[in-house]
Amino acid sequence: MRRQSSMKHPPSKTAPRARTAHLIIVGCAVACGWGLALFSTPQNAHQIIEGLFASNYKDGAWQRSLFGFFGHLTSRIKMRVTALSALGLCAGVFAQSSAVVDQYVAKESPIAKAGLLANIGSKGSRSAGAKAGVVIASPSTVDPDYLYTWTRDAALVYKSIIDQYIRGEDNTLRANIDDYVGAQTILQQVSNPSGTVLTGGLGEPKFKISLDAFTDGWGRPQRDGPALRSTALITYANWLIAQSNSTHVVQKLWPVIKLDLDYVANKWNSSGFDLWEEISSASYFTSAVQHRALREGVTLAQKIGQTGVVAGWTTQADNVLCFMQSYWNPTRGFMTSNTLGGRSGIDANTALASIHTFDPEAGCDAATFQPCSDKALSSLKVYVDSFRSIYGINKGIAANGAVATGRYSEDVYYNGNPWYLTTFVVAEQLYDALIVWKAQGSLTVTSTSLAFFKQFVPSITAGTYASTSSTYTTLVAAIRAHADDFVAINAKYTPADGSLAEQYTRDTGAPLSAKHLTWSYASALTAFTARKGITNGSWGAKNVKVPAGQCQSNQGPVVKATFNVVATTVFGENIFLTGSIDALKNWSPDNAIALSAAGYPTWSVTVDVPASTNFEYKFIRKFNGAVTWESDPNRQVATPASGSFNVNVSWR
Ligand SMILES: *[C@@H]1O[C@H](CO)[C@@H](O)[C@H](O)[C@H]1NC(C)=O
Ligand SMILES: *[C@@H]1O[C@H](CO)[C@@H](O)[C@H](O)[C@H]1NC(C)=O
Ligand SMILES: *[C@@H]1O[C@H](CO)[C@@H](O)[C@H](O)[C@H]1NC(C)=O
Ligand SMILES: CC(=O)N[C@H]1CO[C@H](CO)[C@@H](O)[C@@H]1O
Repeated sequence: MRRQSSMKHPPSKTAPRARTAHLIIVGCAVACGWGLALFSTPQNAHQIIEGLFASNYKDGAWQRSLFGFFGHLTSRIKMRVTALSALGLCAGVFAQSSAVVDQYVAKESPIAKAGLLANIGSKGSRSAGAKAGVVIASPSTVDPDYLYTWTRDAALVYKSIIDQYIRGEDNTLRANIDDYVGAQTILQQVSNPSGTVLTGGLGEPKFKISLDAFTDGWGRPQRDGPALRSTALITYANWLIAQSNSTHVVQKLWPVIKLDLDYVANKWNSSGFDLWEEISSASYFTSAVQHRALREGVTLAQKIGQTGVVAGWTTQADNVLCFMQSYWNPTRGFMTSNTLGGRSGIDANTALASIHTFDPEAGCDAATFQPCSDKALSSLKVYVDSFRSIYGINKGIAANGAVATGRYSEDVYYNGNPWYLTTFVVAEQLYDALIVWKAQGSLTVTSTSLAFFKQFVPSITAGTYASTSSTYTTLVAAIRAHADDFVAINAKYTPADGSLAEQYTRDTGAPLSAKHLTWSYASALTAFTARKGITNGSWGAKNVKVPAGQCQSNQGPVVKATFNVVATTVFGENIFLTGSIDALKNWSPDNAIALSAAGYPTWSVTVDVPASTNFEYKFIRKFNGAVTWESDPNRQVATPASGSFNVNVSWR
């Protein structure tokens, strides 16, 4: 999900697509007026939704006619606008468009659920060849080939299935969930290019659907998978314990959870690839889901008497929570997604983190980036706004209206497009926020979230608004409607059969990239559930405290590595070392580690590197500012569990 990232060094550069920014800003009232005119009668709404499902994406004819329709309406709308206050008009319109979303949810829910189950082996109708409990990312085998299982996608999908089962919505899911536990128990033990189960293999992002290792180049490791898998399994474990089935938890689930969370506790402070598999650095989504997993892991351990892990995991959870605060960009008011990578850092990564670490009992806590926190709302606005001018299909939408959103504005994968799952995530964060405001009977606007709330009430000021106030009522109605409008955007670009691909084309809205993306279906289902006001349940975010003082790092166990390379050089030329881990500066030629020429022509350096870890590296030459890399392939090494080791090689 996924620019295929075969990490050769120096990396090949992809030329970004040239873009012309077309920004057409129309007033809120005009855009709302369109909505009002369109959805003013139930009959109209019905026609529109039928039209959406029946639209033909090949010629885009329906869209042209829809925009033509808007054009004709403009003068009528302007007259309405003068007659109604902008706010009242918007609120009225929002209420109408929710009827359209009701119909979409009713039609799409069973399609999404069936689409999701079709992508799970061994019985799923689109997943031939997948072992029992294996989630395929998509049945697509070419352009792109997604017929693999990703630990992250599978865990997010199964979390939604486990939640459905626990809520009593579908009792037939039990065997399927047990299959997932079985498949993950096997996968953890599969040796792969990231290592064995004890040397980093748990960070391997994807496997074949036969449960064999995938051995081609890829952006590895990815450290969110073990955390997300733990969260899914812990949710199931807590339910089993409530059914007096602790025996099964202790015997079957706990060993898997413990391996994953020991990995998280040791490795959270090491770089890995982000959820889009493109940037190796620290990543907010990864940190946030790691924090959650460690906290609920501690609670589970206490429940079943596995107290040996409690102190260590709690310490690391505190450290992660401390580190999470450092991603905040106070100047522009958003949570930065990745610490490296040379992008703005404005990315769906952080909204995804917010919904997947939502704890309805934690209020609007900003330290854990709860959906209704001032930081998460501010960040959401910055994220949404970053797509207003770059996608053709967002043209003409008011500056405070819902738009199609993608992964991040600099995206060039398939030329960079809106994704179903990222647009659903915006809606879901807002539905989650509404759940908490309703439960607490008030809503607080701070200087940090002011710009977000001004989208709905331009005159709003910071303060707490009780549910009895008209400002609260107005805001909640407008935000609910705003959330619905994001769902309506996805509805508009959902084809007649209700299938959800990965993306839809930025200028026409035609579905694009992998068909039947399992994660797209899961994202629809969780957004729809949040829209109904259903939550499950707390993971313990309520009482956590950010440690005072400087954040503690955690390098995990290290060993001493001495690198000796025989290299003849000219005067003024020097040899450096860089590689795929933090200790070797993450492939950065600028920060590469200098070797000593004391034993010339052998150049040497000794570095502390993580124990029990596979990594890649190369030597580079620097001469008069020019960098020369060794030839491919990257060199590889597996480090021992303790002690020290030497690497003796010649420049190539
Ligand atoms: C506990 O759960 C497992 C997994 O679903 C099941 O196989 C087992 O029968 C359950 N045991 C009891 C006593 O309910
Ligand atoms: C490790 O943690 C320290 C302290 O929070 C932080 O400064 C550093 O950026 C972290 N590095 C990674 C890769 O997580
Ligand atoms: C590598 O070289 C060092 C010093 O040049 C030497 O002491 C060591 O034995 C060598 N190690 C191996 C495995 O060849
Ligand atoms: C296990 C659990 O937390 N179940 C809850 C899921 O959510 C519903 C509705 O919010 C509650 O009624 C359940 O108790």
